[in-house]
Amino acid sequence: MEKTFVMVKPDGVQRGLIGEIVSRFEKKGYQLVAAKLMTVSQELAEKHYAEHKEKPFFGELVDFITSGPVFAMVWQGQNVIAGARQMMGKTNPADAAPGTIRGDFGISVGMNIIHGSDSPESAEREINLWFGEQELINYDKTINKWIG
Ligand code: RTP
Ligand code: MG
Repeated sequence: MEKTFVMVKPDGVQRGLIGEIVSRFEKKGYQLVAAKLMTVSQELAEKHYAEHKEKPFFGELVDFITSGPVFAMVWQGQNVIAGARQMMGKTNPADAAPGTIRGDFGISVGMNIIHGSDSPESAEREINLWFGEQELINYDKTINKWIG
């Protein structure tokens, strides 16, 4: 089953949005595989955002993501990588549709509440970067029978 890495960023944690975000993913029908509240080291932040190393906002991005606790998660389900990105909405909350997490709760592109892997390759890389294999919980959930 497809898996993706999703993270409530420091602004989302500070604004009390962990529950709202977890709830949306649960109600959609995705299955929670792993979750932890954690602080992010400079090294982990730089590895996570390595693709943006040359961008002018890289420093700000790393400073922001290391500025306070984040809530890191792995979710699984059919097409969950693309599905999670749909639920998050566009990168800039100003462009994100109402009904999406960024559209409903975000204001600025720098603090846009949530991260989600953007491809199967990113998902694999990010899950392995943020979680150890023993942290990924394999269990049956009967809802899988009802969502096909
Ligand atoms: P994310 O990686 O956080 O899930 O966001 P994303 O895929 O939608 O966007 P991405 O292009 O990967 O950019 C990563 C994060 O960098 C910040 N950003 N700032 N100032 C800017 O123009 C700018 N552009 C991107 C955003 O916080 C974005 O989430
Ligand atoms: Mg991205």
